[in-house]
Amino acid sequence: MTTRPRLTYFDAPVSRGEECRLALHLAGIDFEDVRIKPADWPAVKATAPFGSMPFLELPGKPVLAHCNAILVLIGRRHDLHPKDDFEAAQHEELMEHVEDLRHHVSPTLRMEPDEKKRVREGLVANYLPTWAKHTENHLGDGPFVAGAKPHVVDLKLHMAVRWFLGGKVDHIPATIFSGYPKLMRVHDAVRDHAGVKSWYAKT
Ligand SMILES: N[C@@H](CCC(=O)N[C@@H](CS)C(=O)NCC(=O)O)C(=O)O
Repeated sequence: MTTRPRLTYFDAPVSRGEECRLALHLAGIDFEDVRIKPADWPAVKATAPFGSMPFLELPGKPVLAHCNAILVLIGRRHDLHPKDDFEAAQHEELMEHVEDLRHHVSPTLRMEPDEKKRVREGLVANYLPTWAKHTENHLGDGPFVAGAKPHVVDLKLHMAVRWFLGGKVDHIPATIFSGYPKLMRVHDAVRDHAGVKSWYAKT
């Protein structure tokens, strides 16, 4: 039984795990940041509630998995998710939209080079611009989704943009989302947020 919150994910500052770490940090929660090496993952996977990471352990509670459930729980408890139920649902639809993106791109990570190139070029031509256009249509004046204050949804949109911005995903240009100023503004506002900066100063 854990005595303080414990988040388990791969040992990398990416994707579903990193957005949960950022949320815990912004919430001011002193948590144990458990980072799993690839060689250790099969053994951990056998114990993970749904066979995947991230998962969150809170003192006295069953283990919680699925990143959006984790983010919404942290957000609700620490003022990083709207109190109004409809507004919260609007944030959650954008959070699901980021999951849709991951479900389209993640399978390409495991493809052979030729298939990977073909599928990713297809994503660049169609899915990714359409995904970004839909996102852009749901964003306002910013800089964050709900204006001046960040919420867990912003962390998730930030991670989605950051995935490609480093230019390390072959066949997907680093500039893939540069024509979507509202989306880029969310990314930049999270990157420049003092709480986020303090996380990266520490890790
Ligand atoms: N729906 C889950 C998806 C979790 C997921 O697919 N996690 C990936 C890493 S981002 C993973 O655990 N991959 C290793 C595996 O499935 O064996 C969530 O929202 O957290």
